[in-house]
Amino acid sequence: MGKHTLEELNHIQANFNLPEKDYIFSPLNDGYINDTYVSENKTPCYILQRINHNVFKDIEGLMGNIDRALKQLNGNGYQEIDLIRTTSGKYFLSDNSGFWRVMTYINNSTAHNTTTETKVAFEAGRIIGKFHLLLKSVETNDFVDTIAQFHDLDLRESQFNEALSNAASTKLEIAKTAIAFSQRMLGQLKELQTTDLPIRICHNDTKLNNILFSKKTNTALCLIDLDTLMKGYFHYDFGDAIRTIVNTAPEDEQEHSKITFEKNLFVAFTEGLATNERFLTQKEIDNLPLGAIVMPFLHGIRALTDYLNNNIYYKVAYENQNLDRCLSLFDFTQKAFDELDYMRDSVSSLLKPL
Ligand code: GN1
Ligand code: MG
Repeated sequence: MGKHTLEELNHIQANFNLPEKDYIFSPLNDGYINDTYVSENKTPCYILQRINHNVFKDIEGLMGNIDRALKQLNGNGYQEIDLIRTTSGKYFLSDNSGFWRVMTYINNSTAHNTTTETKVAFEAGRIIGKFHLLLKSVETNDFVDTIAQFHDLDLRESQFNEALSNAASTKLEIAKTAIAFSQRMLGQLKELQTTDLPIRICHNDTKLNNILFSKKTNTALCLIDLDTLMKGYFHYDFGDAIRTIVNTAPEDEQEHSKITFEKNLFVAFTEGLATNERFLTQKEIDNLPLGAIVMPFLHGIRALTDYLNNNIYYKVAYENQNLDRCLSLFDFTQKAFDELDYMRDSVSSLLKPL
């Protein structure tokens, strides 16, 4: 049952405005941050989630962002998700066990951790584009930053440097290849950085398994896990999708020969994105290949930092999981870097600017 008993979960869910009681819950173990349960014994089904307050400090602001975005995220090939209010009319419950929310679960939906299918990659591109189109006209300043500077490379670099100065010497020795890679890549990426890109409301965690697909048709339905929905640049969402779609191995794959940059999946994703009405500027399009390198690198350096800090941020299934994730993410970063010219040619032939 995960960390909570059936009684606890029913007790929590009873605070939400739902007609029926006595749900049976099963844990969803995919995330590194929140505790997530799905109740499937009654129709309609629900997702009950404990929001990690250690990671997300401003729960009120976070839920306000989600409510605001969900009002736009529906219709026209994008399946809506509803937040359920508590009996006192709020979108989350705060009690001594933490902060909880309930939302509708989409029946006959599924998520993929990895894929080898171009149809899945295409659909992922299409739905991420649709998500951005639906949010294109919102007032970005109405949204709070749920994690300040979440994808800011300079912040991640200084956190890494701090971890380096505090880490045990055994860890520095074990991680020395990863540390050297970080230092080299930080230098290279700084030279390539672009400024003056438009600020958009982004999802900021568009890994493949945050996209729901229809079980029957494999059509993409919508994006889930909106905790990091806030201001950002489009290449964040592009890069996070590419790192989990174009690489057919899982994020913590230890056998690096299995980590690949699949060109056909890159093209399929980009073609799916291009089926949407145009919304990207030329400068954003030019910056996408860099996003596909920066995002895996950024996740890798965050995992490395957490390894050096003794796993204080991510939930880990075993002691060295953060290091394995880092090494795997860095391996993909290098493989994407090697395809920079290929990515530049593809995006400029497939995507048309505004
Ligand atoms: C974390 O828990 P999950 O999987 O939704 C992380 C994301 C990473 C992801 C996988 C708030 O999200 O940035 O992409 O792990 N979320 C946060 O690496 O740190
Ligand atoms: Mg997440």
